[in-house]
Amino acid sequence: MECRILKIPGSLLRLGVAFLTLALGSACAYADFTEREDVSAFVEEISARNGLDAAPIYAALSRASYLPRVIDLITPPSKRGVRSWHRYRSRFLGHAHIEGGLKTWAQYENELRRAEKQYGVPPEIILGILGVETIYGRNMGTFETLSTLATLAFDYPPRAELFRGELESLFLLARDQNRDPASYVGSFAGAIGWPQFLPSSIRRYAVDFNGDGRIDFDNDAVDAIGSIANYLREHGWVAGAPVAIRVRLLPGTDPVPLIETGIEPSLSPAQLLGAGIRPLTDSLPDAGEATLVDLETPGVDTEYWLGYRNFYVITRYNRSSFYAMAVFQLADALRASRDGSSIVAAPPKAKSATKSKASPAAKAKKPSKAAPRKKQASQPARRKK
Ligand SMILES: [Ca+2]
Repeated sequence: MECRILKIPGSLLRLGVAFLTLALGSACAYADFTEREDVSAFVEEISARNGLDAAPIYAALSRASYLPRVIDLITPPSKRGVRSWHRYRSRFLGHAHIEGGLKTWAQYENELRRAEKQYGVPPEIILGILGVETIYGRNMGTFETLSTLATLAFDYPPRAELFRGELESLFLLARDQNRDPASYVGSFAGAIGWPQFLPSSIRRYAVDFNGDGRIDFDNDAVDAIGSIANYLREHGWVAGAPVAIRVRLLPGTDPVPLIETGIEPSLSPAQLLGAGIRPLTDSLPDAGEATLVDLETPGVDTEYWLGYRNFYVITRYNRSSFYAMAVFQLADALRASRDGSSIVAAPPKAKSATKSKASPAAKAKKPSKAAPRKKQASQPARRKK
């Protein structure tokens, strides 16, 4: 039901609020966010905290709309779908992502090189993120960010705290950038522009990489390139270190205890070898601790990979091992298309060695590798734009 398109003068609304509550149900009782006590409390709190004038915030919120589509899209399906790595991967490694990536690489070669020099993050990884996020600026979302974040902040209790923080950040960003808070557009989860940063991430990690004196994620790929590289470096990217390698399991190996150690790398090479994990090549690279990543597809043997520190850093962008692996494999495909080399330490298409069977225990119990959602999640998971 469309609820907030009604624009009724405040006095009339106050008189009629009880009637409207009965008529429309409590979630739809307010034509205007600013008629709500929880919203005024929020406005007073963020004004006081940040020294902002409350009047323009009220004015902006009175023009914002409740977006039922945003709630539909962000609400997880009641029945959890079957995880399929192959299906997920196919969304990001097709023609549009590869050709678009090569074109973007050619167009911004100098800026990508400059970003690598400054932040240590190679071009293909930056492009991998740009490709998975927005197909290089082609699909940035069409949701008005102010209405989106107001809807999520005030009418989506499961993540209200996160989105109230992002709404506050949006007002601060608009102040910083001298922009109308209603002028931002992006995903149904409030992510903005080429790199799909949330407002708090723009304020914390965005850089003006083309030096024109402002951050422009709507039109400027160069600011996005520098900002993604800075984001990854700030989250611990290690220049020149591996991201992930494919491995196999010795017969009888139970991967579940290894997977349950979590997505943050904590397993030493000796622990991994002792537990039955084997590289496809001669030896495990000397690259520190790793996590075991399982990529399952119904009807197909589960792929196992070791994710190193840099794999974990990619999951700080979006807290999902499928997401990080898609970025990594798109990056590898772009590197291979460009100069025929690979950034995967072990080739993913080894023959019989890849045919490891998941143990019965692994099939019985399959924890998600995505870290639990946290209040400070910098980029909430997105299903679609
Ligand atoms: Ca700029």
